[in-house]
Amino acid sequence: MIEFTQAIARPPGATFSQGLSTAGLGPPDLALASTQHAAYCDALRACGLAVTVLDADAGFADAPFVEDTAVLAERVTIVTRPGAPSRRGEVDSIRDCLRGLRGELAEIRAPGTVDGGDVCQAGSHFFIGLSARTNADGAAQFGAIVRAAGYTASTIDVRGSAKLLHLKSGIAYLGDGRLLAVRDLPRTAELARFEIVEVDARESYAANCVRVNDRVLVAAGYPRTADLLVARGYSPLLLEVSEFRKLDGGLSCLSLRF
Ligand code: CIR
Repeated sequence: MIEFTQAIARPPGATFSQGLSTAGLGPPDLALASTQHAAYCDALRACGLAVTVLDADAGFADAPFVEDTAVLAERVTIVTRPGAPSRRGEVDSIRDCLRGLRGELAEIRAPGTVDGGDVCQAGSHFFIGLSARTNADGAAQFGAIVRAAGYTASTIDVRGSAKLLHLKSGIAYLGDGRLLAVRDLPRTAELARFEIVEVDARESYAANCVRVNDRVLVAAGYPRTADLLVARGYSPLLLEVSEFRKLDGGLSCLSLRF
């Protein structure tokens, strides 16, 4: 498993409650979201990461979901082209930040679209979700970039049975050749090479967990998932993310880790 030393995060801004949502859980509370975001950054620090906290950006309600704007791997850094038109401009400040921290950047170009939430790195393999946000052109560009850097890549269509916003809404790489996943995820041949730990159907939101060094960040309130992880020797770190869930966001989307 990659040892992370740094993360990038961005707190919610004044317009946060206007972010895109299909959750039907009502608008998020900005003050509570800010408190939850601060605790999330503290959790990353507790895992040993230095956290670059960008300025809040009220120009983009969904800007705290920084994971969708870039994909950072050991040998490549890719600035995405988010599928939601209202989110495209979020990449500008991320690109500036990454230039300073990472050097050479690859970019997804029109007509391709990729949301970082659709990219799950599992060792040297990248699973790329085909979703309402990531199109075939974007997935093909992404695959070509990572293959040129020596990785392998394959796609998983999450528009059908899985009905996920993003691939990583339903899957997380735990390390050790093991994935945590929702039951309805299409079982591609590449997925079958990994051990899959299935999340209880009542806790599908908790599939979006994040292995960070020797801890696994898990949404609070999903005890069966926490137990599954403990039973396999992981150390869950529970975090309240209710206000981000109201905008279809999970734990992984709140940071870029490298
Ligand atoms: C959106 O719909 O784009 C945001 N409201 C939520 C994005 C969540 N991102 C993620 O799961 N990677």
